[in-house]
Amino acid sequence: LKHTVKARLTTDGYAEGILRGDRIILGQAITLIESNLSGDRLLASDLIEKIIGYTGNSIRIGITGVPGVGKSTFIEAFGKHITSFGKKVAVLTVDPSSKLSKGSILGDKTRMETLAKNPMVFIRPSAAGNKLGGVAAGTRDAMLLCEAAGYEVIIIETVGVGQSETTVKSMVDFFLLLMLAGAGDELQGIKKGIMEMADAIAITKADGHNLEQAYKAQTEYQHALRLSSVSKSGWEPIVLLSSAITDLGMEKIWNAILEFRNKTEDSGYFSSNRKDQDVTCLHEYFNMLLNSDHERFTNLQQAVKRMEDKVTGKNISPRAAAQKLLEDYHRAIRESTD
Ligand SMILES: Nc1nc2c(ncn2[C@@H]2O[C@H](COP(=O)(O)OP(=O)(O)OP(=O)(O)O)[C@@H](O)[C@H]2O)c(=O)[nH]1
Ligand SMILES: [Mg+2]
Repeated sequence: LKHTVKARLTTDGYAEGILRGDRIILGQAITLIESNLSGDRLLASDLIEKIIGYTGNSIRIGITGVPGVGKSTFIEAFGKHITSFGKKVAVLTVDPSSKLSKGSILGDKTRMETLAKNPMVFIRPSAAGNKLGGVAAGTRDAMLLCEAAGYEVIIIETVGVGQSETTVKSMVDFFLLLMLAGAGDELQGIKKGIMEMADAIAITKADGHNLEQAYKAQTEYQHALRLSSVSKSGWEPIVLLSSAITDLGMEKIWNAILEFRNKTEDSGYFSSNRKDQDVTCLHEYFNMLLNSDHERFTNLQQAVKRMEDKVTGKNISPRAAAQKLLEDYHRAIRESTD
């Protein structure tokens, strides 16, 4: 039986398995959408079209913070809290380096050990992302597949360095920033802009001798957030304490997320934000397709090489060269459709 499971399914087979909530098929489908083979990419697009009508019915939560702040441990405790209400939770990871080390996969397996065994939970340590869409497209599509499989809470974890927070922010409803007490902002490598993206900040490891410092940090961050401008959502970001050891904050953070959803659904922001995200995503895909479309013409690739020589030899300006290449490209398209 193990062997038949491994065999490639049709897109109908994948779609049917996903809608039935089959975790093995869900995992295989995510592998399919991450594939760089052009045949797989067609299957993946086809699959997404088949399940798109069943997506969207979840709360999408982004969680970020510097390495070691306690993201994985937090998600273990938080996920347990959410599943105690009978909710199905999917955890996806965006890895900005996109070469996830073996160490961090093993680390996450042990840090989310209980959660990983929970039948209500689906954990995918890394969406490596396909070449075409990059990390973002891979994670976004994985999220859609999870929604179609009936997961009502989607958690997307990303390391708080570089571009990945912006990427994650652009695909979630609620953005949670984890921070340590007692370390300066610079020390934590968190840029100001990231704090401003947050709908909530949780001061992690608020237990034992850390607790007092955590309370102090809470007041300070709350103060800092009040000074920043009101977000488009109309939601006032909050600062809470959390501990994966004592479970402090799990209930408050979940309640804050529910309150955020209620308020923003009432104001219309929740759905308008998702529409904006979809439109942005459309533009990104379209740009990506435009950027790579010329690659199918080998003659054009040679023309590009020749233009590089002309530009470096000062025979033509870069601007005029680009214009000529665009004309060559358009001609190649016309000739290919003749
Ligand atoms: N005391 C205490 N320690 C914690 C808590 N949460 C996490 N830790 C510890 O902090 C360390 C880092 O936790 P992780 O959950 O791996 O942190 P992370 O943010 O996922 O790290 P990366 O995946 O490397 O980015 C581990 O040794 C945890 O045991 C907490 O609530 N209290
Ligand atoms: Mg982690």
